[in-house]
Parts: sequence; structure tokens; C-alpha cells
Amino acid sequence: MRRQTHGRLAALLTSLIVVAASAASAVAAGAGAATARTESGKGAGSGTGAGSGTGTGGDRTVQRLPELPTSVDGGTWRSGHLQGTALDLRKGLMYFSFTDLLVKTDLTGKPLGSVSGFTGHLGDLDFNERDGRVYGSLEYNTPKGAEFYIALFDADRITRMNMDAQSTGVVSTVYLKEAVDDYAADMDGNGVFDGATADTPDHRYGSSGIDGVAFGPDFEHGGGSELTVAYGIYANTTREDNDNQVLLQYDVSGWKKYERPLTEDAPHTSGPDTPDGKYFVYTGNTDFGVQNLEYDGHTGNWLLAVYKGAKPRFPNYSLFVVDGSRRPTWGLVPGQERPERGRMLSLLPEGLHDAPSGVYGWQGGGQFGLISLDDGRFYVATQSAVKVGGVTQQTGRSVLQDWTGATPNPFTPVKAP
Ligand SMILES: [Ca+2]
Ligand SMILES: [Ca+2]
Ligand SMILES: [Ca+2]
Repeated sequence: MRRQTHGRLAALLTSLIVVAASAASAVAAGAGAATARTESGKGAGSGTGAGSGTGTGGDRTVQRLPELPTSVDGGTWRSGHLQGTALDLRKGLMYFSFTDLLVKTDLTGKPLGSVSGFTGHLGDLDFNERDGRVYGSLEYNTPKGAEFYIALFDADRITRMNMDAQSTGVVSTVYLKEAVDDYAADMDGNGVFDGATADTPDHRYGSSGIDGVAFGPDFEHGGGSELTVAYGIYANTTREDNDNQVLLQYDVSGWKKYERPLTEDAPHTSGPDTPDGKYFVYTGNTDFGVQNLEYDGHTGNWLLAVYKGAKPRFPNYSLFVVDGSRRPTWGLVPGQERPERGRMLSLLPEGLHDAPSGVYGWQGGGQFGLISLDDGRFYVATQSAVKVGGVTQQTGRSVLQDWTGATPNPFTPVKAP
């Protein structure tokens, strides 16, 4: 059911229409990305294309994009574990966030460049088709306080390995005051903010920071392409105000004025005072909130992959889907000590269902990387720790999966052709 068509595939189609009418018709026939055609030399993987060369438009050569690979290897690195992935479908590039390292590969998994030297926590990613940049969540938590940013990577300028995040200028940052304010809230009012620990009544909504990020339509009005940022939420089974996922939406089209270089020893606070929208999803407490957030243009729904929670009165699913066809409802935010009204999003009433809590969801993957191809397929990431020469290193891989909606696990690997 294609309720929303503004997705990556739609953007791809737009770019292809200019190539040749014959190409456009091939796509319109439902062939999708795997058989779409593009100008030669545009995609990093074009060298492996079949080169059908049917160029009807004069000298321009058009060739088939290679089939999307059933997996893309993000490599093995001395870093933190895989946190998120992003795809530039038009250029055939994938991005992998390894906590303190961003790796850019082509779709054969060949590394083309990387950005290193973060002392903070680089989390989930998404690719913004409108400006060609990669956006990621970036957290600095210290015992004293925290700074949360969106890191904007100038993707085209990532052209070699180990580019320094601070000195090369490929990263700019925008400060998220709303997320910092909620994180730093002294909830028990004892005059002391307890800092970076889960074992406290402090942190509004139990916030531990930010992690999941994704571009998609405005929840309120259904159009546009807003950056949606999900909170991390500490695992804590002894409080009730942490049973919601929290999502902030930002229109980033005016963010140029906020962007500052990344300077870790002199953190800035340049960013929007408030988000354009703040939304809550009642799922029950999870371990560090939304790990990966992704908008699926095929269904118009949003996927929230989490590390399972531990509260006995919740089903503790690992994947939640927000129903994109339902507008937010204004109501009480569950569990808050001082009654608070907010915009509540609805879970898609499919999959597993826990009647007592009313929570729907699945036991599915996507916590380390989740990319919708907007055609019913996803790249779902896997990761592992391996010893290389006695040193622990981290692997990451995106694996092509079909969404089946089956329970408990809604994903099934796409078989190699
Ligand atoms: Ca994460
Ligand atoms: Ca306190
Ligand atoms: Ca994401």
C-alpha cells in the first residue's frame, strides 16, 4: 500500500526521468531501483553494471544500475560498535557509523573514505537527498553535563581514509537545546542534577540523549521532509515517566545559520531553541530509547528499532512501527508525575499485540542500521566484535531483507539472484 510516495525511490525516479524517456518507462513498469537506468559513471558501482547501452538520447550512454547487492560489508574497524547506516541510492554509496568513526563505501563494500577522531558518541544516521549530506546524532555525555548535536557530513568531501572530524572541515554541527534541556532536568527538584546515570529520578522522560535520526514527512501535516530525532531513554524499571519514545521534528532548510565546525574542546550552543514538533510514542521503557529510526516511503510508516526493555508489565518488543496514516492526537503524556499534555503518535495495529498495555510491535532487527528502500525492502544491519591480531575490532554489514510483517520477526533475507 503506497500511501506516501515522497521517498528515496521517488527522488531516484525524478533524477532518472531526465535521462531518457525509455528509462523512465522502464522504471514506471515497476522494475524499481534494481533495473533502473542512469547515466554512466554516476554510480560508484557502475563499473560492474551490464552496460546495456541503449542510449536513445544521442551520445549519452545509459546503462542499468547493478542489482542492489544482497549485502554490503561496512568493513572491520578499531572503533565502537555499529550504530547506524545511511544510503545514497543515486550515487550508490553507503555510510556506516561506528560510534567514533564514519565509513563511506560503495555498494561492493569498498571503503572510499572515513571520518575519525570523535570523542563523543556518533549514533544513527540518515542521508538528506535535498542537500546531499549525511546527518548523524552526536552526543557528549560527561559526569557534569551533556551536549547533543546533529553532525552534518559533507559527504562529497569524504574522499580519503581517516579524515579528522575537527580539522578537515567535513563535519559541521547544530546544537539541540530541547534535547539537552530535557536530559539535564532535575526531576526530583533536589537541586542536584545526577548526570550520566540511569539510576536516578532525574532526566525528563528518562532521557539519556539522542540516537535515532531519519528524514520523513511532518507528523502533523504529512508533507515535506523533516529531520526527526529520537531520544535515548535510560533503562530504569522503577519510574513511570520513561515509558514513551520521544521524537523531535526539525525543518532543517534554515539550519545554515546554526552550523558551526566541530570543536570538541569549546562546545557551542548554536541551534534552534525549540523543535518544530515534539511527539511521544507509548511503547514501555526501552534500553537507550530508539536506536535506529527510519521512515518507510512504501507504507508511510516509521520504524523504531530498540534494545528491549525490562519492565514486566510491557511486552518489551524490539521493533515498533508508528502508523503514518494517523495524525498525532493531543492528550496526556503517560506516566508523568505532573500531568502534561503532548502530541501522541499511534503504533500500527499489526504484528504482536499486548492487550493489557495496548502496545503493538515485533521482535525484529534494525538496532544497528536500518534503511528503507521504499519498495518493501530494507537494509537491516548486523554487527559483531572480532579479534584481529589480539585487538578487538568491530564489523558491520547491511543485509537486504523483505518486510513480510510476519511475527515475531517481520524481516526475511532477500535471496541472492
Ligand atoms: Ca545506537
Ligand atoms: Ca535531582
Ligand atoms: Ca536512521
